[in-house]
Amino acid sequence: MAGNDTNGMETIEIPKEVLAKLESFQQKGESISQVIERLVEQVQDGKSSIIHWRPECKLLLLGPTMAGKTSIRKVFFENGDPQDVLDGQPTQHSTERFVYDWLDVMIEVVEVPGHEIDPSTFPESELFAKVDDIVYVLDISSWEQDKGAVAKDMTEIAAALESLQSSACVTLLLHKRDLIDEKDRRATANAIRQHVQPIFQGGSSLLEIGATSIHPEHVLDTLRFLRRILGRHSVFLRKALIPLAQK
Ligand SMILES: Nc1nc2c(ncn2[C@@H]2O[C@H](COP(=O)(O)OP(=O)(O)OP(=O)(O)O)[C@@H](O)[C@H]2O)c(=O)[nH]1
Ligand SMILES: [Mg+2]
Repeated sequence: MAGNDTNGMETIEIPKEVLAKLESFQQKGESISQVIERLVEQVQDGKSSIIHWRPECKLLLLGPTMAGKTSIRKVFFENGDPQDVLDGQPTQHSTERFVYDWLDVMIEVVEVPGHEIDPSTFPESELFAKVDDIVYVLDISSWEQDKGAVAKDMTEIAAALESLQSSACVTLLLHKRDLIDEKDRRATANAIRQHVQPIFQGGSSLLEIGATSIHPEHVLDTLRFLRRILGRHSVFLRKALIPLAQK
């Protein structure tokens, strides 16, 4: 949230993950705004590179088999051609890790193949350690068949986050929206929301829900939605550094 302090300077609220990163650069007696000014000066003098202190983010990609996890990762992070990706992805056999440079953020994506999911192991699983974002992909056209399994996964995800006292953001992608008509999509999305929201109520995680598809008709909206979700990790540059650098 932006505002003005008594000196007429603009003040901004810094997200807690960015604040933690800034604190790690803090030298004795330095305030956070002095840290920002020092880092900006170092970049301007060419003594430091933004690359060395960009925020990092761990994103866990989960969901039933064939829901579209690999497809979304390829289109969003690897600029895959949606039509080529739609033409088919091999199913994955084991958990894989990918590291992407995305804007100013280093994102580690941990993708768990659907058939490997055993939600009862989530609360003790290493997968959830230090996680910042969980993106859970489900196929909206098979909600009726999948809803029991999805609710179980969600319950175990919420339990894992609570036991770690994590406030990771959980994003539910109601994927393959191209497969159902608009009226059904709204009704199904409402039903899913009512099913899932209570599971996260009371916890400290933020729950975001969006209908997505990599079908050419919807792919841009999908990319915008994902960019908005992940963009909060790069607030450091957008909100803090750029206004200071322009002073
Ligand atoms: N109609 C439609 N099909 C899609 C969409 N996204 C992915 N698919 C197709 O859905 C199938 C499964 O996609 P994947 O990305 O392999 O699914 P996954 O979740 O990675 O599956 P696992 O690796 O088995 O866990 C593929 O044939 C994709 O082409 C979409 O937005 N619309
Ligand atoms: Mg896959």
